[in-house]
Amino acid sequence: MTRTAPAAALDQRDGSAPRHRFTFGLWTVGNPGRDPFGGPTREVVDPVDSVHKLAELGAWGVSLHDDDLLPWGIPLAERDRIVKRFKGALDETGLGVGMATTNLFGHAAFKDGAFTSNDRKVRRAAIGKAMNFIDTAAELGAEVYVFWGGREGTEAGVAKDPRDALERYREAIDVLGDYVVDNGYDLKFAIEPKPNEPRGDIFLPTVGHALHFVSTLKRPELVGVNPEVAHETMAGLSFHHAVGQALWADKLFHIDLNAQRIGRYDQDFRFGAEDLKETFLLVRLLERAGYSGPLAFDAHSYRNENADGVWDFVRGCMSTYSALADRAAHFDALPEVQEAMEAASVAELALNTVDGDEAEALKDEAWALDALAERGYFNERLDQLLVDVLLGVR
Ligand SMILES: [Mn+2]
Repeated sequence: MTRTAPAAALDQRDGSAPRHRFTFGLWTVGNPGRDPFGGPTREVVDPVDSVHKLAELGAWGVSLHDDDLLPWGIPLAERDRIVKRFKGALDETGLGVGMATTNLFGHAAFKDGAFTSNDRKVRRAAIGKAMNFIDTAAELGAEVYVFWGGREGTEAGVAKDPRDALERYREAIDVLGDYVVDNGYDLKFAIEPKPNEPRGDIFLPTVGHALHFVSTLKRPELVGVNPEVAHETMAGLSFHHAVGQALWADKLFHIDLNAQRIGRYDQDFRFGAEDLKETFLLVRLLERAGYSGPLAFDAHSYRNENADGVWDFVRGCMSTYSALADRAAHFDALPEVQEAMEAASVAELALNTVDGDEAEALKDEAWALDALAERGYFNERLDQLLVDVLLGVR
């Protein structure tokens, strides 16, 4: 029997570089606590102050939307001054920029969509707004440029043919891909799916939809996905399966970490604040796969926190990820876990099912099903070991 590419441990820790590249969006630590029912509960934070505080707390970098740094409509000279000051803070602290993105949802003109607005002029303005900040992202040394199509959807399905909308979405990403290549920028794109909110239904609702969309692009090698815990969970789907499929497709270019309960509004809680078991499985998968991209926390502090609580939130996100990475390594090292894995035939799934032309043998083996039905897979034992490790009793 031959073995397919192993999904097993690929440990990229070398002891010298920071073990994990944690990043926080300027909009996450700067979130003033606004929600659909109430205004801000905290002061707005100066992005430069966020950079200094995140460096002090041990983050690797930041991520940002254009409008997080550059308030809409400011004069060009003011824009240059702000970018220079922000770059100065990055240089001073050594923080990197994990990803940059365009706010294509806040402006009232995007109420019918940005790349998929029915109004061609809005679509052109949206592409132009993205180009403007792609220039800045390249200047700041961002690794990845994310597209979250928050307004790319509809409440009235009759008002947009989804085939046309997807064609325009594809056109926009293709035009922007050409722009990046023509300018020689060292930037990759990542599409961030979400099923709904703020639109009734959003195009590219899940990681699976986005992966297929990428395969239709002019430059598929340039574009990956940016899965987010909350978004996949809102759709009721397993987040670690979504990430697994992105890894399998070699398309996990970035990841947004937070916490979410199924069936709720977009909660964006502190990483690990909900569903620790799924969170453990996610961290174990990322560690075993040797994912080395930014680990971006796209979450925010509870609305009832003051400014101090925001930094508790930051510490909590990073310490939970690190603790789960340690727990995952501990889990895999336990002899009783290895025995239970063996009993559950976990490694056998990595073996090819068929070697060459075996049609006759396979047809004969169909008659083995009655005997094969007798075995157990010992998943109760294995899953309880996982729970024991999470509870710290093992
Ligand atoms: Mn996100």
